[in-house]
Amino acid sequence: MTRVAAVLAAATVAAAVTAAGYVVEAAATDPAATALGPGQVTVPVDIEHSRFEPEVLTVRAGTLVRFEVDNADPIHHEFIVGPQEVHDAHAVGTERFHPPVPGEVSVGPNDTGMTVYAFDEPGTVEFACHLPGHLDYGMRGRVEVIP
Ligand SMILES: [Cu+2]
Repeated sequence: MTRVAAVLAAATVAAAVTAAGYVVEAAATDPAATALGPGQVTVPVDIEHSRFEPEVLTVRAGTLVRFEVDNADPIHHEFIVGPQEVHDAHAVGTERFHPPVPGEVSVGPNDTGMTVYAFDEPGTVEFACHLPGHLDYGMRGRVEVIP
């Protein structure tokens, strides 16, 4: 490669990075730009090292989300999404496994699970794993529901 070609190639890379950086910044400042829905959408949720990924999700009111939960850890986890009273009940409850109740699914080691939940009203809806110690460790996230 000639010296001129190398300089041009470097300039092209720099321009691409700048463009990508702008997209990321725009998405971070404008939730509506990346909001899902309305209607039915599927959201993959990965669990690794007792953390959810993504931890924050933005949907429009009127979105039915199918959460496909992939547990890469060698231990059990659960994905519980819903209003505060649901989390309060699970925090003191003794349910180890969850049947396919909307918004609640248990996921075994290196296994996958699925649950659906309808986000109808604007606001913040939290999700969490309520197995002992997991929430305190930080195994939680939230869905921001915008109009
Ligand atoms: Cu867990």
